[in-house]
Amino acid sequence: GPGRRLLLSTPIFYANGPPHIGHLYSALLADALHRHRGLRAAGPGRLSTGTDEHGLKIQQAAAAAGTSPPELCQRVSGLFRQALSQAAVSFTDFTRTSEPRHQRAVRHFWGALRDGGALYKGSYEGWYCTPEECFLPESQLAERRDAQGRPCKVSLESGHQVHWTKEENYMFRLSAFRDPLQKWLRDNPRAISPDPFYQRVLRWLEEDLPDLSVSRERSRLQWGIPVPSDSTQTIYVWVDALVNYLSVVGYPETHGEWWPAAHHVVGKDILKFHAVYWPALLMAAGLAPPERIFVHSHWTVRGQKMSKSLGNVIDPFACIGQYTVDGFRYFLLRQGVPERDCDYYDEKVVKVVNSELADALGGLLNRSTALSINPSNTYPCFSESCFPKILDYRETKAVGRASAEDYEFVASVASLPLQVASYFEGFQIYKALECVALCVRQTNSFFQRHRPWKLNQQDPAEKLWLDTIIHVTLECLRVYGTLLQPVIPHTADKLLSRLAVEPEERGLSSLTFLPRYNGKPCPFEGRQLGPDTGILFHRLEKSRQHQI
Ligand code: ME8
Repeated sequence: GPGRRLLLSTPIFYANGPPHIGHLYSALLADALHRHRGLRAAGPGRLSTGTDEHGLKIQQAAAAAGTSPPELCQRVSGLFRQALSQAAVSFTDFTRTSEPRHQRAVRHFWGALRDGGALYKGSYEGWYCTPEECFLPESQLAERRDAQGRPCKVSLESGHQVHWTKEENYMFRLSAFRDPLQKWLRDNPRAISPDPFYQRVLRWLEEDLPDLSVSRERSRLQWGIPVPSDSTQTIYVWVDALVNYLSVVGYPETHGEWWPAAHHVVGKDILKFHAVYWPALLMAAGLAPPERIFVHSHWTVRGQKMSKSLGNVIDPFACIGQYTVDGFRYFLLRQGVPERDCDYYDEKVVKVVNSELADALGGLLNRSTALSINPSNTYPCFSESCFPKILDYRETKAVGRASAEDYEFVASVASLPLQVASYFEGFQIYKALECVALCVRQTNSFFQRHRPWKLNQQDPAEKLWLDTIIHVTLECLRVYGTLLQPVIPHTADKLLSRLAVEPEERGLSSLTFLPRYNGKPCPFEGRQLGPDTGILFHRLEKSRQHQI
């Protein structure tokens, strides 16, 4: 059939400062899922991103920079758009929360909450953390001393100072949603992945669930959307920001075509907003929760949290410049593990990218397409007499020239596409890449142990075996190139073009490895290879530091 629609999203980024690699990582995860889905021809898809431009944090950042909020947001939003485009993030929509269409959607959403009886006006007091844009309970605070040595309170999570705030606010009846939220999660065990985060949200729902303050006094916060019909109040920036996932699909008019087929990629620091507040707000406004929430952890830099005050923020533009788009994408997606924080350092990028992309993958292509062993520059034929199909290769003595090791290797490549698909499905892209890297290594061993350059091309029997070795190797490369498209689109394209794989032959649903081994025709056999456009991936040089 035509497949179903799906909205994939990145978080919308605070426009208070330039992008760093943590932001890029969030976007690359979403981009890889979006591209993967496109290659499966799974149905119409959108990838939304954008900038979160309202709130006290932005208001203060603009004041500190001696500029106005609109000017700051215009500039920073442009930087995010530029960073994502340069990193080949294939977004289809970019929302700025300052846009009229978004503001209209937020006002409508507020009206739906109010009309549903989910809001009331109350006097609220508590500790507010501006960098996190939320009130924090005592249990999430620690005692510290400020720069002047006076005692103060800070957020346990972020370490930022909190301030006692007391005002009249609109409150959202979050406490009324404990049961519906628990039911939603019980009925949808895959709603939040990976599983440890699902468990974390279930635990939160066992704890206190106080009502949520969803507006601020206009006198304290001018930079935001006024509460409809009460201009003394500004809508809480998190309610404003979350609604981007609806405004992008045309809420309140046309969202029904997409919602709730939405998958949100988010960092662990904003899990509660997405997995507790957002589903509750949606239910209160008469809408279903999003289908899935994919959660990732953080990048640290040499063991430290990345922060502007520590001066260790890594600049994505410089990284792309030094490591190339595909090199840097590969590193972040290969080494980033959603379940735990990962440490970034430049030497690691050079090492991983050189060994896996330049040496292993590039080297394999280079060796298997060398004119010395393949003078006709074609996709050579597979010979069943050399590599007959044996079901229990561990039992049977080899009858052709292939060894038990070769059979095991072919079996592991044959199972790779399904493995990769299931890892993408479970938000474990790093594991998919680990499996591909392992197969690439096995292919290099296969090629190496048969020493095809030693075979005598004048001897017909030797020539059959030589062609079979090359055929199997090119089949492997075709599978790796196809599977790697969502992660390293340019390199994969170069690889597949060299193998003369046409654009319409690059989909994942029709991907078959070594059909001749299963007695089926191979459409590539005998085909002239594509032009040799040089080294697949140039080795990276030793690194410099890349901090903003
Ligand atoms: O939270 N490593 O925006 P944001 C990995 N505007 N990811 C990181 C990271 C790091 N060191 N630092 C940040 C916001 N991120 C809100 C979102 S959505 C309706 C509103 C990730 O610019 C972080 O986890 O602070 C989050 O997912 C994303 O970058 C945006 O962070």
